[in-house]
Amino acid sequence: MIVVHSAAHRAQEGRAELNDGQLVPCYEKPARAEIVLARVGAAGPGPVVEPDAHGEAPLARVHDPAYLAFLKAAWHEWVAEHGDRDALPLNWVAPGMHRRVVPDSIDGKLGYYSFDAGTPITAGTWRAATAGADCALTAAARVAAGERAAFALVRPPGHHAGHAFYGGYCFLNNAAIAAQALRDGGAARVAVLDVDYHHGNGTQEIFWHRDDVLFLSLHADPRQEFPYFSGHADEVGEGPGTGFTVNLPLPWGTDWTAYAAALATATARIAAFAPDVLVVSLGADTFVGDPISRFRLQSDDFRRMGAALAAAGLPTVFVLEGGYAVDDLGVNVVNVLTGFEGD
Ligand code: Q9C
Ligand code: ZN
Repeated sequence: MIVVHSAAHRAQEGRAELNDGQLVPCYEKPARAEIVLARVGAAGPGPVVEPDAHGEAPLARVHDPAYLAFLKAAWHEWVAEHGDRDALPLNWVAPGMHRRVVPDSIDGKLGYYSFDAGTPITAGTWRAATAGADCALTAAARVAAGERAAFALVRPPGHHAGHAFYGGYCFLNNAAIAAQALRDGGAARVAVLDVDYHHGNGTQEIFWHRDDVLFLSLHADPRQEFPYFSGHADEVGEGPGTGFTVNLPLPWGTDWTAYAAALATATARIAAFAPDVLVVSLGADTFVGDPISRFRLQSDDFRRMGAALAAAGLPTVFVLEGGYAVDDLGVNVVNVLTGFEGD
């Protein structure tokens, strides 16, 4: 399976995120991609190729151009105001307040365009995020051209980023950008299956009103887990999109047995939709050893997950999302890919 990767991911290296009441080193760090890349080399998938540059047009098919302009300029505006330290938001809109007017100040803009304080903007954020989107677009193009599957080995991740907001370590929604590019390239229907531990709220929001992109997510119940305000089972889409969003929230402690049952529900819905192509938001933070998550999948279970995804029989674009047990991340992610390929 072709692997698309750019070393430009290293440009995103936040110093700290706000977690459990303190600033802690970022969980979403360059070593994540490095260990997956090392495992890819050791365990089979490949070749590893550089992304092609796709420019900003495919990003603007999914994201608000004003949001993209904000993201591109945010670091420079922040440094001019506060100096060379990570840019983190501190204020958000509450009910009864108004967001008609985009603030002029960078602090106001950060709050306007974000939903958490765990996602630092740094000097290299735009460069790393756009390189990641290029990887996802390149992987999608390879699959559109006839490859059975491709893997975009990217960071920062993307599935929490929406039409005009960032958060949850995500800035550009790589999976959504790939799905939209596949549609624009001629696919009539695209399914996006999100197996990251956290709900893919950004992807859901982007395709909420649409019946041409089916979004399905298995994730920790938002009653218990981040992002808290998205991912309940009764969120099914709206208007023409009604029934084309499928949420399968699962409780803390979920192991492979319960997970596999939900995955079977998702793959049955995908089969009924009969998409031309499948995009998988591949987070491995469902692993038992993940430091910020509470599911109980074992490394071997990721192989089973890959086999279950292969059984859908669809051209498939894998896009890396979360997974923070860095030492095990390479094995777990590559197990999905080798499981998919039938070992
Ligand atoms: N105490 C992805 O996996 N903060 N994003 C969690 C835990 C946000 C995860 C705090 C986690 C975002 C792509
Ligand atoms: Zn996650």
